[in-house]
Amino acid sequence: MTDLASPPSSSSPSSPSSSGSGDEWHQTACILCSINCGIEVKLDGRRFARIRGDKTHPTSEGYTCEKALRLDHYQSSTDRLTSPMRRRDDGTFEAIDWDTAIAEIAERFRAVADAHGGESIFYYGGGGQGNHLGGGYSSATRAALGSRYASNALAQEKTGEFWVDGQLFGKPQCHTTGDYEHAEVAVFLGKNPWQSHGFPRARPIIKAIANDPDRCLIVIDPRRTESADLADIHLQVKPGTDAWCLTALLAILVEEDLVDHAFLDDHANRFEELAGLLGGVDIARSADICGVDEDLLRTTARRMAAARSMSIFEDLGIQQAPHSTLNSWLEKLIWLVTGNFGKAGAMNLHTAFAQLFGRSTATPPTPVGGHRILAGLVPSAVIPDEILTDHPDRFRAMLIESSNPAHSLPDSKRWREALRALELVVVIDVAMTETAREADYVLPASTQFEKWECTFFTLEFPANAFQLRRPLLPATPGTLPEPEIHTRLVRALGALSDDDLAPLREAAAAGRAEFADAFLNAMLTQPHLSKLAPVVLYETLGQTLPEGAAAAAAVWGLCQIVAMTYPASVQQAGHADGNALFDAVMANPQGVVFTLDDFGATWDRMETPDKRINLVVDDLVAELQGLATEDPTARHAEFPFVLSAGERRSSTANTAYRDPSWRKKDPSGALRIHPDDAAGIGATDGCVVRITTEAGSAEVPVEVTDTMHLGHVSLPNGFGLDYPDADGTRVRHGVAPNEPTSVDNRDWFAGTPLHKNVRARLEVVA
Ligand SMILES: Nc1nc2c(c(=O)[nH]1)N[C@H]1C(S)=C(S)[C@@H](COP(=O)(O)OP(=O)(O)OC[C@H]3O[C@@H](n4cnc5c(=O)[nH]c(N)nc54)[C@H](O)[C@@H]3O)O[C@H]1N2
Ligand SMILES: Nc1nc2c(c(=O)[nH]1)N[C@H]1C(S)=C(S)[C@@H](COP(=O)(O)OP(=O)(O)OC[C@H]3O[C@@H](n4cnc5c(=O)[nH]c(N)nc54)[C@H](O)[C@@H]3O)O[C@H]1N2
Ligand code: SF4
Ligand SMILES: [Mo]
Repeated sequence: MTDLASPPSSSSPSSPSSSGSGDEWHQTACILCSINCGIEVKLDGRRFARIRGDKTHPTSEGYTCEKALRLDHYQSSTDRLTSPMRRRDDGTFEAIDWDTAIAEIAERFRAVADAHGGESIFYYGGGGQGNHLGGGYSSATRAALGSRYASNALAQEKTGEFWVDGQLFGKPQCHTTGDYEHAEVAVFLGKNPWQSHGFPRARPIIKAIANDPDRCLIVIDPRRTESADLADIHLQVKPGTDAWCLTALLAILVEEDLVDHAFLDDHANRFEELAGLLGGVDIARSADICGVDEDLLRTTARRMAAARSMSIFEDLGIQQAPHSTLNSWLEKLIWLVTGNFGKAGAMNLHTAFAQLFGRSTATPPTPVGGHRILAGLVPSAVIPDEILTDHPDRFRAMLIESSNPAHSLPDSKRWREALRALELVVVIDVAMTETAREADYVLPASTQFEKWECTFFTLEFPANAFQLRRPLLPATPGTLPEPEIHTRLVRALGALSDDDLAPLREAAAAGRAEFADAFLNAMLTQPHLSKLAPVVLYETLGQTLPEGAAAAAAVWGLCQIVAMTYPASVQQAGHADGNALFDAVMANPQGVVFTLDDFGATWDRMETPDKRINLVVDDLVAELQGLATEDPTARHAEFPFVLSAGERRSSTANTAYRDPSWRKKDPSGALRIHPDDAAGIGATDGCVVRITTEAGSAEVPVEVTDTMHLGHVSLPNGFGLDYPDADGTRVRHGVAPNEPTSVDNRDWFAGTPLHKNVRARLEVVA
């Protein structure tokens, strides 16, 4: 093995069309949120000189928000890693070469696996908002290690929702998507799409709904957000009371007989039982608890029921808030009982280019605490407890890739302790992050614009699109793309030999059809190779792909799976088979529609035995009934405020941008507070307050704004990173949102942290 800083020639970007100047526009995508709008970039050397939306992109169609235009702050960050780093005993780091790093990491992981079993090695991450190819390759490394448990950011927002999907539609991967562009009524529940997007071209689409008198925009949010400002109906619930708001809406639909009986008769089971449960809801009390006038709730329910079509987007405001999993069930019931499933403008079951989470419905629980694992992902809030214990089955080592858990998961302090307690922590990232600083080894990845990349957030219906992105620039010296890193790790672990690969290499040289036969045969007959499939593809087919696209080999494998899983939809999108789809992906750098559906496809995709919806989620019935006696509104004496820790603003993009100078506004990430609350503590706009929670405290300037609900304060996400200033001193900008959160504040069922509902108190700092 060589000590090359850059990958072998086959995987280095071929047409770094790039390194120069140029008048040429290069097609790629924004990597700052799950929408991954197509963009075009003009380069000036290695800098991004100009950025614009790509009009030929199949879903974003030229749209971008303001954040994409500053991507040079990601690409040209001074915080980039340019060499593998090894921790010294005194906690400082030294640069080492790649060969040493890979050999030592493999040896030390092997030692952990030998002593405690491969399942004691935990994998976290595998993709941020726009980089997923590395995560795809990690499955090979995990298989080589015998690692079994994994998680990522989805396990602190969406796993409860996925589980509910499984209960209603048969399997957790029965994931629904809304059609906001055509919906007569669009509802945003704990979601602020003006800032956070969540579906393509969000701003023009919500403006169009707001401007059309025949359509209706409904926002359910304690804050008068930018989206709520446009809404026809804003249900300004008290923070943490959505379960009461949603049960009231459902109870009104049943009481006033506004449900779609024909739809329910044809497609759903157990409606009578559900109606019985909802019949017991005290609507007036529920309205009172959520703080929304009963008349307004009735008007809202009637508008929903009258609509030809309705789509609802639930997001962090209910998922990271009390009754998280229950909220997801109630949200889906609203569009189900009104018959908004399997038709235009409504909710549908979409295809996926790659599965983002496990398919299994019955995973054994976590080894130490026995916590429920949903969608194959360990709940993020319980991970530290699976480490900081003397239990023999505790996690002993971690491989962390493109994620920053010491910053993004609840209770950063406990996370730092947990990482230090592990025998080995390896981080693959582009920057020396808060998590990397706790690692034993840090491996520097090439950026998302220096390698072949793609995103697996393919959530659209009826046309679903996928984009494989070419490198715009050659890799920064010293860095490697993740597919190469995983291949080297798998090789160093001794999991794959040239003898294994020889027949497949021969087949690849003979042609694509020969390769397809040989590969499928190898996958069926050689289980040890099938577990390493991405790396096997990279080492065989990958070496024959044009333009140095070795990393795209795994995409070829996915194209075969997509074509087998959704043959009719792939053909309807114009691709005869998996090979044709792969050719289209390679030939269209702006992205391709890979599946095109009829609305009936939603029913084909149902996974219940009778293809009917199960309306009653048995595990959540007691929680639903308990709402009748629970009162969440009493202000806590010691912590009278509810903190929403981690709001999306135009000045936030998770932690993709470490360089704070990308922000034009809100440089310190102000705490938002209602004017009456500010007056109550003697705070004025811009003054600094100390915010204290059960877990910690921080100082932050306030922004006094009547968009906030009384008693509710909010801090942005993505702040609190430190970054070198002009003379190299690391300076922290703003409050890290998880210094004040706790691992114990979580949903009883899914373990989702309740980041939007942290009790807090405030004092003005003199
Ligand atoms: N600009 C920007 N966009 C992003 C991101 C980013 O960092 N910056 N991150 C991306 C990611 S990873 C995600 S997951 C999405 C998240 O997207 P969103 O879920 O839209 O983001 P948030 O602002 O965290 O939360 C949404 C809303 O929940 C409201 N909320 C708080 N408490 C409650 C409550 O009790 N009930 C209700 N109904 N609402 C409540 C907040 O006021 C807020 O308006 O955004 C994505 N897009
Ligand atoms: N309190 C609070 N906490 C939250 C939230 C909240 O609302 N409140 N939101 C949560 C949500 S919804 C999410 S999605 C998470 C997000 O939190 P994380 O999963 O930690 O993800 P990101 O902030 O997107 O960080 C991505 C990491 O990838 C690195 N990176 C960038 N490009 C590459 C690359 O090409 N290769 C590699 N290997 N690494 C790369 C970046 O440097 C960064 O360290 O935060 C969560 N944390
Ligand atoms: S941040 Fe999201 S919505 Fe904005 S340009 Fe990037 S991908 Fe598109
Ligand atoms: Mo997220």
